[in-house]
Amino acid sequence: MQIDHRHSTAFDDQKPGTSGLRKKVRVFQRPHYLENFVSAIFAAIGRPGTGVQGMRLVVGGDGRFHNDQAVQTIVKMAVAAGIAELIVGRDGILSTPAASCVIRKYGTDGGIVLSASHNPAGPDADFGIKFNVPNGGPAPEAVTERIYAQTRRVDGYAIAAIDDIDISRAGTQTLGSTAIRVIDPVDDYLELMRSLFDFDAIRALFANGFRLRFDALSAVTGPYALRILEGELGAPAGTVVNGTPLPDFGGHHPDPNPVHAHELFELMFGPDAPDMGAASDGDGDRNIVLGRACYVTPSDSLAVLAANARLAPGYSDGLSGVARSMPTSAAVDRVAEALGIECHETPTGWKFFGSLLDAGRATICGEESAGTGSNHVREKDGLWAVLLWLNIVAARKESIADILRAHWRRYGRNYYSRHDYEAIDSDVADRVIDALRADLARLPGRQVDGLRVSEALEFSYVDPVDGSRSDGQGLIVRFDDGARVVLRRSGTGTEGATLRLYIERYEPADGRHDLDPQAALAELIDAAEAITGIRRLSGRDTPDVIT
Ligand code: VG1
Ligand code: CO
Repeated sequence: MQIDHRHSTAFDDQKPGTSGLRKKVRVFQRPHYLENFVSAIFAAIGRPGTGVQGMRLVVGGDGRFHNDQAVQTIVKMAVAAGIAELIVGRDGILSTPAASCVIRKYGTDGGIVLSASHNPAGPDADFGIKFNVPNGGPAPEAVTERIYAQTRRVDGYAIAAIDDIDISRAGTQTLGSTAIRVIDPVDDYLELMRSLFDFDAIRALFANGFRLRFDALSAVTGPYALRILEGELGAPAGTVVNGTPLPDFGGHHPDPNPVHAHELFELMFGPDAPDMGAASDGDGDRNIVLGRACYVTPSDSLAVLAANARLAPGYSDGLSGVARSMPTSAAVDRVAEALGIECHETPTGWKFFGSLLDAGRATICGEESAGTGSNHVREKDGLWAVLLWLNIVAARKESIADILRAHWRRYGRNYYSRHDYEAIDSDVADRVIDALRADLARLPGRQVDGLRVSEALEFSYVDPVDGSRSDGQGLIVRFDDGARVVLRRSGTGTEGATLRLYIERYEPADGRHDLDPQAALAELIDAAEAITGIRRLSGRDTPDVIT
């Protein structure tokens, strides 16, 4: 077989963000761009002398525009590099959690996941690539730094001069010394879900008339949700909507939040609301859950799942610990306290949960951005969360709204909201962040809109398992009553900068829990503007997205 050695110069913009490298499709279509990054991954994970020769990898993605071409490129580079086995999801499809599941189950040396997650898809939208390590999780910072260093050094790459291969059917084909094994993208994941949840109880729930609407937003979870919810669990046909993954996600912005999943919100707050509503994102790792006229914020969902996990067979022995990203509300902390288990606060991004999960120091983890997951894989997992909710509802025989209200009555409620300012000029975003950073030392003790600042700091994290340190992970301003405001810059955007402002205050168990979060947080939102000046400095009147 002929192997071409192509010369290329390094790209200087291949620094991975919160979860991998995300850019416009047009950037990925530039000659050698994707190849350069894949070559850097191979160089970063390869062994001295032999590189990735003889290694085994997984590849798959969320099916968005450019997914198929990128898979073919990676196949050809894997063949040229002498990879022993490449496991490929049929049609190039693997949701992020399924990829994690497959990497772990088959003990590969890692995997390449093609996705820009919740970012829109299509020729004018976004594409992304990330490397997951052998534990199935996103590469930790040490590995992403190594990959980045390689992207600066690459001066060429090897690629097999072969035609595109057929990946539309399961089975193994051998090219050179590489076995290309095409697998069903759902099988292994389904088997794992079956081992965790009481499928009989959930089946009975549906058989008794429980109604669910699952909106796959024309992204990757469609095939998974159809097969598991409608196929295995007997939910009526039509339970899953937008269930076919489309290259442009049907024009949907596959970010499950009140803005982008508004159809689902309208249904759930309307007269014909079913018992439960749920949606996932582009690559299937996020989820939202709603009850009738009731939205469970992701931070609350994490807390409720942690408090009730024992009701599912996979967690009947209880949890070893929980972990949440720093901007996520502290609702789960109160559950951990009641359960007497460890509770960890990590920087944003799932990669930081990996070592805690590996070390058995956390069983369930979550982020405010609609991500929850457990030690069953090393990614957040949208459908897993929906199945755990279904299992809990089946066991408690209560509505989602009742379960949530009972939770607040016991633990109190963390009123919470995130305000996103998108596509801000990068310099303006820097100015906002730098100004607050410069103010941190002066803030404690100051009165802002009637609230007294108790502490102001920049979040740093030292991993309690491996001692690795991550600085500059967001600015936190705390107030006397435990309320807080957090400001950070997004690491997943592809246009200008996105600033995220997170606002939270705690209402004790005997307080009022029925307020609208924006109203309950109104004072704090004013204080946040006074402190950060986002609106003033960016010239924006309101956030682009409020969740
Ligand atoms: C966002 C979220 C973060 C999440 C990340 C990846 O990052 O805030 O919680 O881990 O997206 O999510 P940022 O840097 O834009 O705030 V996704 O579903 O890749 O998979
Ligand atoms: Co995602």
